Amino acid sequence: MIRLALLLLLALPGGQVRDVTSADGVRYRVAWEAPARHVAGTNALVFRLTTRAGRPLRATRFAVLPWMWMGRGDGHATPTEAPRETSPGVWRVPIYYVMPGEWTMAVVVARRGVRPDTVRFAPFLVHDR
Ligand SMILES: [Cu+2]
Repeated sequence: MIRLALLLLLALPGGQVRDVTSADGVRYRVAWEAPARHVAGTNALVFRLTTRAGRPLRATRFAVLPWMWMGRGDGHATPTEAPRETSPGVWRVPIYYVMPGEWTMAVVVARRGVRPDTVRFAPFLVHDR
């Protein structure tokens, strides 16, 4: 059972779930659900936002901040399309990784009238196809 849970966790990009407490005290969860394996070129990122009760979180804005550090303080982003809420709380973002290697990802979640949250995920690997 524990082994299965571990496998499921590893199937997510870096086991990527983050619990967030907003400036107004509201707690919610950001689960990075796809893709299981990132490849150089086109991918579709999928994030699910849920309240503590497990209901979809209503965000007014969602943004992704992909970044690759290249050394000596240099780095670069990569092209993404506008995030789209495909079902309540589920955000889909087409992305084009310009390089394989280690990337970082942060997402910005905004709700009406509350300071936006920036949620950082652990570094993950983009494979060369
Ligand atoms: Cu690079």
